[in-house]
Amino acid sequence: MSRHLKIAAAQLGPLHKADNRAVATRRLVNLLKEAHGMGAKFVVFPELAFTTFFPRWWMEDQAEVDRKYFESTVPSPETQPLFTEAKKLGIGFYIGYAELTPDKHRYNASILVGPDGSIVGKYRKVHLPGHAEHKPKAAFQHLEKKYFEVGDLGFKVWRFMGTVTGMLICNDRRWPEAFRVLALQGAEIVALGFNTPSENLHYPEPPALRVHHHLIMAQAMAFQNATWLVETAKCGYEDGFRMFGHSVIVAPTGEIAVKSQTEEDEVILYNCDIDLAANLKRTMFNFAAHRRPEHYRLIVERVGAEVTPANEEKK
Ligand code: CDT
Repeated sequence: MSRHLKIAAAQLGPLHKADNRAVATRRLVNLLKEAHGMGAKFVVFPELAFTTFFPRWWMEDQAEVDRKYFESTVPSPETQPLFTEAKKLGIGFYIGYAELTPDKHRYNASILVGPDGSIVGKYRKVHLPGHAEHKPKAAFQHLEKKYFEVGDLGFKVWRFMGTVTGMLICNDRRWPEAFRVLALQGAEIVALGFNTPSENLHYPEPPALRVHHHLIMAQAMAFQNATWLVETAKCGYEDGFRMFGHSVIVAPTGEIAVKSQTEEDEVILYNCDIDLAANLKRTMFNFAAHRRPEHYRLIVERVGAEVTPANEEKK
C-alpha cells in the first residue's frame, strides 16, 4: 500500500516593517488552522516567515537589525503560539527565520518541527544571493551576503512523519547540486520557503519570465530527483516592493499538483503519494545503475566556469 501524506504550502502575503513578530505569528497560526481544516499533516511556511524581507534594506545599526529581525531563540515568547497550536493539532511544519546564534553568527535558517512539537532538524541556507555592499542607486537592495553567513550544516535529510524529508531555502532552488545531494540521501520530500522579488535587481526582465523560471526549475528539480517538492512564497507588495506568489506542490513526475492563485495569505494542499516515484527510482533515475560520478569531478573541483576546450588542453 502506498504511503500518503497531506501536505500544505501556507503562503504568506506581505509582512511590512511595522508588523512585529506577534502579528506575523497570529497570521501563521490562522494559516495553520486553515491547513488543519483541509486535513494537512505537514505544513510548509515561507523563508524568513516572522518578519518582512529585511535584506531589501541597507541598515547600519546591527544591534537594531538583530533586535527587529533575528531570532536568538526559537520558539521565542512571541513565536511560541505557532509551536503550541501545531503541537495541539498534531501537525508537523517547516519554517524559515533569521537565526542569531549565542556566539553572534547569523544565518538564514529553517527548521523541521515534528507533530509532537520537537525540533527534528535545522538547515542554514547555503546559496546566498545578492550583494554585501550598498547600492544607493538601486530601487531596492538584496543584502543577503551582508546580513548572513553561508550555512555550515550542509544539505541533510531527516526521517520525518514516515518519509525522508530534506530542507532548502529560496535561492537554493536554482542550484541542481543542492537537490542532487538531498536525492542521494534518499529525499522523498524537499521543503523550501522563498521570497523572490518580481523585479530583477540586476537587469531588466519581465516579471512573467521570473515566474516562468521559478516554475520550470521546480518541475525539473522534482522530476530529475524523483521527489515531491513543496515551495512556499512570502509575496505581494511588502512596503511597496512586490514579490511573486506561485507557491507550488510538485509531484516526482514533474507535474504541478497544486499552485497558489493569489499574492496573499493562502493555503494550498495535496494528498501526496510518497511512493509515486518508486518506478522512476527503479528505472530512469536509478542512480546506482546509471550515475557516473567519475565524470562529474569538475562539479566539486571548480566553482566558476572557465573556458577549457579539449583541443586546447596542454599535451
Ligand atoms: N530570497 C532569495 O533567495 N531570493 C532570490 C532572489 C534572487 S535575485 C537577487 C531568489 O533566488 O529567488
